[in-house]
Amino acid sequence: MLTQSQHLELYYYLRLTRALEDWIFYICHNQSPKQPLIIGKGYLSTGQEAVSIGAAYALEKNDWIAQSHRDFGALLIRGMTVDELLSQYFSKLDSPTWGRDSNVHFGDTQRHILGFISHMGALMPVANGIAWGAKYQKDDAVTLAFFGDGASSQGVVHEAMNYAAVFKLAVVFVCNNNRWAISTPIKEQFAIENLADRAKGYGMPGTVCDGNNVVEVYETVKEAVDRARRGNGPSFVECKTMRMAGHGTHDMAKYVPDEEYDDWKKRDPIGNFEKFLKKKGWGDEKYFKQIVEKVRNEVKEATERVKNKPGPTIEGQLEDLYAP
Ligand SMILES: Cc1ncc(C[n+]2csc(CCOP(=O)(O)OP(=O)(O)O)c2C)c(N)n1
Ligand SMILES: [Mg+2]
Repeated sequence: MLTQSQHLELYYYLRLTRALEDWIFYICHNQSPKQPLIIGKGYLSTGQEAVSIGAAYALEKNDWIAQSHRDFGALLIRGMTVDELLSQYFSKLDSPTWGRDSNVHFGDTQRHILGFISHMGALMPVANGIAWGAKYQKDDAVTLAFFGDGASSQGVVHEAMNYAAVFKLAVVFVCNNNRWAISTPIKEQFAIENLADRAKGYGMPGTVCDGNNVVEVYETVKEAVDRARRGNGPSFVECKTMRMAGHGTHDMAKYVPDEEYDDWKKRDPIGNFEKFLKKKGWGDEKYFKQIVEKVRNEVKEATERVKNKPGPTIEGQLEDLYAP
């Protein structure tokens, strides 16, 4: 059971992630085309922040995550700072990719975050590899492997789940089923009700949870993490949610029916959690406002620190290259 202060910490991370990503969206749509701060586009977790945050909160320091492209919440929980994430988006020399990538293709092995691979699903066998390594070393680390409803159709995801079950690897496969894979709706992606129903075919437990309820995500993933740590193998957790933004900041997602947005707006993970906190007597409007203000300032101050940092140099592009 989470304590009151842990609940409030989850609230802080939800708000921080929302503020940071709203800011990225704002910059992408309002920056000067001649001197852009962000070259390219942003991939945001708006409306589904609870998946990444609730799941990552269930981990210990020594555990690992294999992130997908909407997991800034998990990265913040693993200890990445707003400065680092903005530096990455602003393509600065001190960013995790030294300014060579301007959005989500990076990791941080110090913090046990695997580098994101752009090919959907390709990170799943790497997560298995980390788990194999841990097993050899008699280390009880658990790896969380994040992927989406679209990625679930990739052969490599099925192969990875089968492999993890056969060798009882300590991996928890967390699917953010946000109903869309770019413009492909889930009804054109799979013919079953729940993706987690596939778990039986791999030989692992499968659970569906409300991906917009941060505590439910935490509790479901925590149970799977504990199971994996005890040596009982992998699990499949499907978090039902909704992508409340376009695929990227370039995409206004006109293909999503208005009713679908209207329906999911009522289930916003932050609004829902505020109601829960109020009911518990752990938060009120004044407190929520304070947190909104606090995270807004954090993002603003980080922007001031990062925006004028140097970017990559042309000569530097030949450094750190692999040449056989
Ligand atoms: C193998 C592969 N096919 C296609 C793409 C292009 N692509 C990038 S993101 C994406 C959608 C992924 O959808 P989903 O897994 O549901 O994740 P979401 O974006 O909804 O979080 C696609 C098709 C890719 N990166 N890799
Ligand atoms: Mg999706």
